[in-house]
Amino acid sequence: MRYENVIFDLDGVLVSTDEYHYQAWKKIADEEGIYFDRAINNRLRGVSRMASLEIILERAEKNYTQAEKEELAQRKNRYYQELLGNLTTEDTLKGVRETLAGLRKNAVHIAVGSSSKNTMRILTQVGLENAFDAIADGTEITHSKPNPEVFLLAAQKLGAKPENCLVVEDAPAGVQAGVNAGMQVAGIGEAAKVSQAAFTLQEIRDLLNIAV
Ligand code: B16
Ligand code: MG
Repeated sequence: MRYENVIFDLDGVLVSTDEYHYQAWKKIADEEGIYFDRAINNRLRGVSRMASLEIILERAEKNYTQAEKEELAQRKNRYYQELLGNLTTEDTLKGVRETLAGLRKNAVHIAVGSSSKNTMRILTQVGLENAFDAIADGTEITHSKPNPEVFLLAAQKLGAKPENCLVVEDAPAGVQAGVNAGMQVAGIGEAAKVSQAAFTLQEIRDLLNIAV
């Protein structure tokens, strides 16, 4: 099967920033005395910053006001951005650059569809800011994954119909978003375990056998 368009999730698919999200949330949880572990962290993949905070606060012993929640979200983003300072061109995940080059060589259009408001900063730091035909991110959407908004926006920017797009995702919420958008989904990492994913990728390079 050949796909004319591939839309990539960012955190956990192109770049290992999912680990930085974990570390920043862990610091917040520790400061607030809230239990948090990697299993809970897996529920945050693909989910917006405020929705992630709500998941973390499920384990909190006190009720937080809206103003306190906003302060926590801002503090988390400060910690996260400090960690992003370490990102270099070495931090794209294994096989990403050759996969993008292989798709381009075969005239497949490629886009990013990410819930993150830090998308442009991350792409710039790893040197992928000009690697895509379109970028749709958390600064442009109202509803984050599993809502399909970000993938539909990416398809619109590509001038593509949803049914001609393949989404690549590491998050269960992201797989659901792709399905909700009427797209087929290739799952990698955590998302490879999700049954709605039409394809599972052991590594990103496997995409060249599916999309080309
Ligand atoms: P930010 P993706 C998502 O990005 C992350 O997976 C998720 O953990 C994060 O909370 C969300 O972006 C918002 O990120 O705080 O930077 O706006 O996986 O959709 O690329
Ligand atoms: Mg992700």
